[in-house]
Amino acid sequence: WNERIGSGTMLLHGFVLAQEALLLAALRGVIAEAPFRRMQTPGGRAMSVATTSCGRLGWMTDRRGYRYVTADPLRDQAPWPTMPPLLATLAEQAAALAGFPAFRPDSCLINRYVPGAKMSLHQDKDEADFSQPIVSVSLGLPAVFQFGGLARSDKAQRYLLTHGDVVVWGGPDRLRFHGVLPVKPGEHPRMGAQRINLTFRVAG
Ligand code: MD5
Ligand code: FE
Repeated sequence: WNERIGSGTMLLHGFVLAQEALLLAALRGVIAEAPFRRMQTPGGRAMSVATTSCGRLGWMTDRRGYRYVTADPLRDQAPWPTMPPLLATLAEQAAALAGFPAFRPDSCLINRYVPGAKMSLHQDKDEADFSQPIVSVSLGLPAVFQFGGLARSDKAQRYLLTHGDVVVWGGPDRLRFHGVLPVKPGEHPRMGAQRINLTFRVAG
């Protein structure tokens, strides 16, 4: 079912489950080409989340800062894997349902959370156009998502995101602070002991 959790944000429960097998096969192909790696924050700490990307632009962070790049620094500056058309189509369909029919992502950031991994409260501000939404797909272990406000100190609402859920974050919610609480130990029947989150973005 579809739930509006903010004026510009829709939570589409189980939206990708009908295409689960094809989605997971496409995802495995991307990860085989561009493996997960734990990047360094500008402050020099390793993120607890491991990341990779597909699409024309991939997100990265190192001592020099956060940015989108066309070449993978881990694979001798090779281009990121192509965004599988099935993944792009699912993201575009979700965005259209939420009121963004023109959404055409050029980047998909793939985050892997093993138990204990988390993402601290932050805003997504590395993209060129904040009028474009971000579409997120949650797979594997459940996680508690913190949906804050436009100021870091605003009280956050909490939502449990489970396997197959899609969230479209847009409009006035695009710059809200958000984070993910440490993922609890567990085993998902098809994904094992991990949570994977895909975020589709117009980065460039
Ligand atoms: C995750 N990833 O579950 C989340 C899903 C990230 C990240 O936060 O930056 O990789 S994306 C959630 C999101 C994106 C843009 C805006 C808002 C939430 N929001 O306004 O709450 O791994
Ligand atoms: Fe984020």
